[in-house]
Amino acid sequence: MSLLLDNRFGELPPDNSVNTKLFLETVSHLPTFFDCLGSKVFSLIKSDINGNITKIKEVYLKDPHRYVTLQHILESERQDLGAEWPKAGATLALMWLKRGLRFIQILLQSLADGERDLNQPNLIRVNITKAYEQALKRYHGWFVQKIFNTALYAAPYRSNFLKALSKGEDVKEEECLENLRHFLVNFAATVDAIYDMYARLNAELDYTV
Ligand code: 0SG
Repeated sequence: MSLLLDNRFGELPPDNSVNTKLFLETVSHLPTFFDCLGSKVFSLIKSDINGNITKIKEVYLKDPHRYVTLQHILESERQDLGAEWPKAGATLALMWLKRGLRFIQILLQSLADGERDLNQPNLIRVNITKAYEQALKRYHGWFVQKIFNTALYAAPYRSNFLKALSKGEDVKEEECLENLRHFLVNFAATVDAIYDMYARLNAELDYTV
């Protein structure tokens, strides 16, 4: 069984709402994936993502009936946090988490589409750079961009990365890419739905860290 297929996102309902409990259960598996990437720079990213998930979970667990969908969380916090909103609470944590998820979506999509540097076909730097430029770079000042560069050079080889996605099992490359494509269907729909929700509720901020 592949790591991705083990933790697939569910299909969204017709109104595209994202069930908080199911979302949290599924994203909670993502951080463990960083353990197989080796370099310490990935533990920094892992702890940032873990922090986001923990914060959303803490809010959810305070009142699961009130926060059935992610939109309920944003709407309740908009009411409760006043002028601080949206730069506070689970709304802020999810704002950053969704950017990390968008990064993962673009990276995996680029690999599934077979995009490669023909001079260095076993590297994934072109795929990572594409994802970074589209999902994260505009929110990062020079210091965090330097951390990105360190992560870029610590990135695993394409073959090892694909193996890691498949939990190190001896899965053929084409099979792994096919798993990726399956995984991406509901994953991309969920990330898109969260982005739409932030736009609709005017909850998106574009400051840099
Ligand atoms: C396979 C190779 C992968 C290469 C990966 C490269 C990825 C890019 C590396 C970027 C390095 C990111 C290091 C961390 C940066 C963080 O500063 C930022 C901002 O963090 C937010 O800051 C917090 O997340 C917020 O936390 S909260 O839950 O409490 O709300 C909050 O603290 C906020 C500050 O808010 S303020 O007070 O100013 O309002 N984080 C990011 O940019 C997200 C980075 C996600 C990277 C995802 C990479 C996934 C790789 C997957 C590989 C399969």
